[in-house]
Amino acid sequence: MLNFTRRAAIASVAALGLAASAIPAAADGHKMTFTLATSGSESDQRSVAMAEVFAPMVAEFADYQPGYNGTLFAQGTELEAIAGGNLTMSIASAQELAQFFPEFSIFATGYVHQDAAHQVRVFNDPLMDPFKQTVEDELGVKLLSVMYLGRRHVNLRQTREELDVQTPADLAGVNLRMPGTDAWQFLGAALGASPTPLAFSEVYTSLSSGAIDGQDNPLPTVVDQKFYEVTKQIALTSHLVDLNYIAFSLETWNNLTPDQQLTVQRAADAAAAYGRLKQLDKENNLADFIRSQGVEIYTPDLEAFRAHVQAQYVGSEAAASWPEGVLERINALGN
Ligand code: KDO
Repeated sequence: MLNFTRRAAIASVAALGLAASAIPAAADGHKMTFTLATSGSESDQRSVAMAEVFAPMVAEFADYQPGYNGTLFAQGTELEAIAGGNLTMSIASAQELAQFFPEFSIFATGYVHQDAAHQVRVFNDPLMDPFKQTVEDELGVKLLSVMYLGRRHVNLRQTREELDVQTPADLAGVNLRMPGTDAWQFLGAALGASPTPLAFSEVYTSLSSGAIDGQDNPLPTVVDQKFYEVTKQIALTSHLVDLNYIAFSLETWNNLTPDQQLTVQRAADAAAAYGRLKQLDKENNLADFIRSQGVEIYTPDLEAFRAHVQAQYVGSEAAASWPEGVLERINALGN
């Protein structure tokens, strides 16, 4: 359930009707403007998919206006911006949604999603209906599609000679940057590290200065953000097969005609599918390039990581918020 302070904050912002002009006037037939905020770069495959697939498909009735690198709204503030009528869309995370609705932490739990196809089966399964409905009812946000971000791995400044990561015990005391929300910090600690909250936009400079020992992102992000310039190893923990949701303003959605709604839904699904294929291709072909930049890549003791991480969730406050039977259903949808 949404805790009172957050619900009150959302209600007050929405009630103020701030930036009502951000809500496109579809009814009078004028072209709308769909603004999108992401902390990702313009070259990130999810951004590319939205610009090259989603935007053209809705161009008949909406202009697409993206803001990259957290320039429109800082990472983690996009959902409240949508709820307040100040933004149309974001590439949201389950971890951000879990700040409002703790039960979303199930989709941010280490070693649960098995691969990109599993993510799609879970998102399209009836188990998701109550989750989607809650986000619409309490946040005014519609989750259109699931995007594939990739397998997250531990990426460190230390060389393997300095720190060989085989089990979670090897990460004891390592200052591992994780994104700022509780679900991310929990995962960082579950890996055995000492997690530090830090915005995505600060990661490169903090690695370069040594303010942090490492970060965890998929290989395509390591390349897109040039983290290979300021790190020396990647332990392929694959601790989270990570996802994002294409989040859309429910108020904007309700202003669309049925045909426009169908087009927006199809455009989101097409962009998610395109981005997934491109991200998988990058993910499967970047290791040699990263190695050529002086970064050692190796596979640790995956069973040790899986067992330790999953044991941290058993009996946790996060797990207590998961609706009965959902984890079993997610596992049943696996391979
Ligand atoms: C990150 O901050 O490490 C993260 O990967 C978290 C994701 O949920 C997502 O916000 C992502 O950043 C951005 O889309 C930038 O890639």
